[in-house]
Amino acid sequence: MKIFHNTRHAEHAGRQEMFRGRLVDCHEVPDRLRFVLDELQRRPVGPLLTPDAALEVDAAMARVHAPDYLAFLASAWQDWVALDPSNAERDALPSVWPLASRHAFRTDAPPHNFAARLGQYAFDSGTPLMAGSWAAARGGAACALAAAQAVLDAERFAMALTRPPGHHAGPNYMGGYCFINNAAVAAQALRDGGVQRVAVLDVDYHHGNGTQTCFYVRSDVFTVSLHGDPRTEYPFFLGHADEHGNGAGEGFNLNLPLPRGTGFDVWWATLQTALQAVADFAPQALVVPLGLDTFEGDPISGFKLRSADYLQLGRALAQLGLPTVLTFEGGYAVADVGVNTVNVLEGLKG
Ligand code: SP5
Ligand code: ZN
Repeated sequence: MKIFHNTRHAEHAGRQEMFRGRLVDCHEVPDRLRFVLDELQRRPVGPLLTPDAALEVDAAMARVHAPDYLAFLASAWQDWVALDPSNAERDALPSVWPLASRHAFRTDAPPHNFAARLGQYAFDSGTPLMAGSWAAARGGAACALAAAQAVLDAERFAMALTRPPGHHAGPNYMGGYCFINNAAVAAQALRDGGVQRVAVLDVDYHHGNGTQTCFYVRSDVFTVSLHGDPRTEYPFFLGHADEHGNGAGEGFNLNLPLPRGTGFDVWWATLQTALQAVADFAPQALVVPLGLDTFEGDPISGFKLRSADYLQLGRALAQLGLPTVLTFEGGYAVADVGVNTVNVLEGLKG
């Protein structure tokens, strides 16, 4: 199994996120990957690689994200500081939003003011953006692309150590600690590399709203997500069981929401439903947005998986018998995220 390391991830290090009217310390911190890398040293499951510098990551991101959104991200930090030089000391967070067009705010007259543009492209105020965010997000996308390329080159498993995570980022928006949808980049790269049908099985605690949206009207990428019920859990506005896809994509999205507090037995039974749906789709490759925030010790989530359960998850994913790309998503019990991640990878290898 090849493992691709994003050497620039630590340049993205948010200080605080807005939560219920105050700024709280960020959960999505560089230490998360340090614990994964430490555990990989203790239990090596494959070579740790950095993506080839010649990789066409900008083209791969443009297959998933809108050009204006990518341009926004690329200059966001410079624009934030230009808004007010003292902003250099603070992470950028949005504070004004256009809501949706049905609320009569205009989307045909994009604002020049950066605070407004940040609100235009971000759906929450929990995703701080700083000087190194773009380089880190782009480096993560390069890992996802390299992992897809490895699988196209006949590797059975490839893991992309993507930080920041990606599954909440949509075609033209950031949020949920995510900027570039790494799983969507990998899935699209597999399609562009000649794989006819790709399944995405998202096991993060939170619904993979960005990935669902990227492929919602398509039948060539089947998206499945197992997550906390959006009636009570983030990201709230997507992830319900009645979202099946639209148009040509009708029937090619499956959401399996579960109540906060769900333990391994019910989660495992629901995973079998997801695995059966993936098998019925008969894909030629699989992408797994791997969130470890289903762990019982996670500070912001509500499922009750234990560390040993992640070995089982890895084994179950391997039993699909598919070439598989994994992206690193959530998981905020920092001291346990390394063990839990490597347990999945060890289970996969069998
Ligand atoms: C990739 C991923 O897992 N993103 C999750 C984003 C969740 N954002 C909202 C979380 C709010 C948690 N607030 C915790 C406050 C603790 N005092
Ligand atoms: Zn999550």
